[in-house]
Amino acid sequence: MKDDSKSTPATETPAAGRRRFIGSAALAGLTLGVAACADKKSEGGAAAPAAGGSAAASGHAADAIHLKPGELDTYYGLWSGGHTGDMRVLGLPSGREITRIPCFVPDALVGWGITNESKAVMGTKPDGSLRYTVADTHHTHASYKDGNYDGRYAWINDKINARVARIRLDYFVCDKITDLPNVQGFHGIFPDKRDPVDEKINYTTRVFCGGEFAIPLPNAGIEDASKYRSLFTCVDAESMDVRWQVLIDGNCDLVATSYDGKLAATNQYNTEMGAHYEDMMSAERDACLFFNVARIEAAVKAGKFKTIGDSKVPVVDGTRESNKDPKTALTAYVSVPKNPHGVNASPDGKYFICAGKLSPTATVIELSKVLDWFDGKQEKLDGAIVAEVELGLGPLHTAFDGRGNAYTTLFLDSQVVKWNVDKAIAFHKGDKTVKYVVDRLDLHYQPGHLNATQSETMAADGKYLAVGCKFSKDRFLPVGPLHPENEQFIDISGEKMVLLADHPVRGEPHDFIIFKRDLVKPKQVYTLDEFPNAVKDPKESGVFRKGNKVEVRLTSQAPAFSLREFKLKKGDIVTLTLTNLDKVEDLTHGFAIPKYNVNFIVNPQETASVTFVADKPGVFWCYCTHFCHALHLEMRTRMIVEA
Ligand code: CUK
Ligand code: CUA
Ligand code: CA
Repeated sequence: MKDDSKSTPATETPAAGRRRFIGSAALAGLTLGVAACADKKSEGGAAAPAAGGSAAASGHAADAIHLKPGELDTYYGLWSGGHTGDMRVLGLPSGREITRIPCFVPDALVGWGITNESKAVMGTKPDGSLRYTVADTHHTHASYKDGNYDGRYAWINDKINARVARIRLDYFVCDKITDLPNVQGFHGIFPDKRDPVDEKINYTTRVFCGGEFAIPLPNAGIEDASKYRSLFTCVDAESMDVRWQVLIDGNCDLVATSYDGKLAATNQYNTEMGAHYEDMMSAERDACLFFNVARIEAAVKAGKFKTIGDSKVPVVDGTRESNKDPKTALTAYVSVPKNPHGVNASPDGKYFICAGKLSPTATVIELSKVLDWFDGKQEKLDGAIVAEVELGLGPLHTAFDGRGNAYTTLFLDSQVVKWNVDKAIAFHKGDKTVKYVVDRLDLHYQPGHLNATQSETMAADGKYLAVGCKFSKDRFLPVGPLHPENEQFIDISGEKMVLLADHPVRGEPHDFIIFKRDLVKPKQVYTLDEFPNAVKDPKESGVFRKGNKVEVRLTSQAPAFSLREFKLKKGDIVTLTLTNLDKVEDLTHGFAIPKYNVNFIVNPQETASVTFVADKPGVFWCYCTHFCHALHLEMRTRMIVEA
């Protein structure tokens, strides 16, 4: 049942008492909504016990998500894995997690971080150990063609160590990781959707990465935080090399790109350049910072850049001070209130929307007017703001249904609000009779990101909405102090939103995209030629010695490895290469060496290798760890290390 005492009438803007920006004094209340969850008396509707418009109210819609055994989902969802440093692949509408793609953090299932091939992607220290084993992924986005996903690549960020990983969407594997030079706290990421100049390039060739934390550049330990700056980075989508960077004021959160390829933007919550939170929220407005991609690249080409420290990457100046003249500006700081969170591109290509976070508003920025400002045709940059409307407390992220409606999460109100963009613009223009809020739905609880099916494409289809709720409180069985997060799934095909399901997810995924299943064409069997080190024939198997450097080469074919045993000497530096010659999809084998900390899998026609020092003499049964055959347990080989 709906708790009417706590919900706001659908067509009303929030209560008058909320019509103020949140100041320092109110900040204490920010966390209270979270801390008070145990006693279910928190303010702002945060602990409403039941869903407004619950699935029970619409059995028909709820049926759609309960797929029968053997039925396939109609959408893929790519979820960032948070601290687990991977990308999670979900099927929707069922919400079933299908796989996880390891990127930044070792993964015991596949041997990510164990095999030489994965270590080469992850990066190693001179001694061969991994450079990093922690990560914090927030955002995942995929490559575009003609305004829709093209199924080539997805990208995911690591905030902690400022790395971007690329996932091949043919095999669903991470194939490259790039470090962003001179960046700390790499947060938002978004690929471009086409080239700003070359009409023929109607697909993604750039990936934009927002640097969050401002640091001394180069990082030489200066204490005066007002001198710190951050960098906005462009990475080549194909080579994954860093193309250029822009020196900027403020701290980047999310990144968005326009459908014409001309603009990228990031929302800036700390234009104050403060080092402490009270400084960061001292101003009433911050910025949505726009980048003129073509101008930046022309400036780089003309040599108008510097480099920082050891990095060879060209860095152009995008600070406020140096970009006041629209005729030459590389960047434009559009003023938005206050510590904005999220910037999202509407599927009609016209607008970017920044949520206010500490202001109860969303700001709608018309992109053609930003371009006009760069062209000298729009005198005031503020004129690009075509609406700034109240939605509720703690607005964070916005999704779209392709029918002119936006859906914004309200972190503090624990709601998603559906609002009509054109009507919000009319309201902002002066017609105060227009009701731009269409519907509100209570969530469980404190939502962050949300995304609708196909939301960030021109093919937004307005069927379902997923919301990543940061707190699940009472929605799942208690499991100790740390609760799962709650991904809620909502039917948005009608006027009213209908909550369909709660899914517990291990923390803490943040962002995701959802797209039609036929946009990717996964391959299920590798070809041997993709691996230069493949053992193409069992007859090529053997132990090949050069002094104490030893290569062990073998193949797998259920239920046997091509070598029944192999002999090593204590102290040998061993590289063991295994090719799986089985050709049937999913006929994967594993390879574990007891006491040697080795376990990895090889998929059909895949080759993987490991390098280790044979420092323990004895007999070691190397066995297949992936159930493959009735004789799976018998699938072994003997490693004999002579003293
Ligand atoms: S930020 Cu996480 S809820 Cu990293 Cu996308 Cu908004
Ligand atoms: Cu091969 Cu189990
Ligand atoms: Ca601020």
